[in-house]
Amino acid sequence: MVFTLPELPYKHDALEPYIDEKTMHLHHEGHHQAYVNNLNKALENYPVWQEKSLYDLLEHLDDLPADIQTAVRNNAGGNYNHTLLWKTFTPPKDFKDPQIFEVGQAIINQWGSFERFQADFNSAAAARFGSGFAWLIVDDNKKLQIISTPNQDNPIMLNQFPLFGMDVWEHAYYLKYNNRRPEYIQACWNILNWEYINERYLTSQK
Ligand code: MN3
Repeated sequence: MVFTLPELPYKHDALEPYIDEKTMHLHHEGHHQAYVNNLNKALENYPVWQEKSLYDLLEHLDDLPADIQTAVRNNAGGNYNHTLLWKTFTPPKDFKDPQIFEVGQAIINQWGSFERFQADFNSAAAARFGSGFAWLIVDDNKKLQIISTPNQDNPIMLNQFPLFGMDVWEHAYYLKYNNRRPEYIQACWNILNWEYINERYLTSQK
C-alpha cells in the first residue's frame, strides 16, 4: 500500500452543527478510504508511478499507461480532493474572518465585496449537475477564479492551483440536508479554514 488515508485534522464531530458526525465517518472512512484503496489497486503493476505524489499524478495524467488513466483520474482525484477538503475546513469555534487575510482582500478587490464572491461561488456550486466540486483557484498571474469540475476532476488537471473546493456530491450532505444542496453550501461558509486557504494563496505550495 503506497497511498494511505490521512487522519482528519479534528474530531469527526468537530464540524457540527454544519456537517454532522455520521456524514464525516462515512465520508472519511467510507468514500475517501475507497479512493485510496482504488488508487493503490490501479498502480499495483506500475511501481514507477507509485513514487509520484498525488499532485504529480494529476498533473501528468496523459503520460500514464492508457489502461489506468481513468482509474487514476478518478481515484488520485478523489484522494487529493478529500485530503484538501479536510484541511480547508476548521471547527466553527476556530473560524476566522477571511477579510483579515491577504486572500480575503484579494477576493474583495476582484469581486467588489465578499458577499458578491459568495453569491457567485454558491451559484457555481448549485449549478454543478450531478456530482463534482466548485473551486476557488488562483492562476499564474495571481488572479482568482471560480470554476466547477465534474466527478473527482480538479483544477490541477487544468494546470490551475486550487485554494479550496466545495464537495457537492450527494454523499457530502444527503444524510443531513437531503436534497437541499444550497442549504449545505451555505453551511460550509461557517467552517472554512481561511488561515490555511491564505497560506495556499501566498505560497501555491503543492
Ligand atoms: Mn466527497
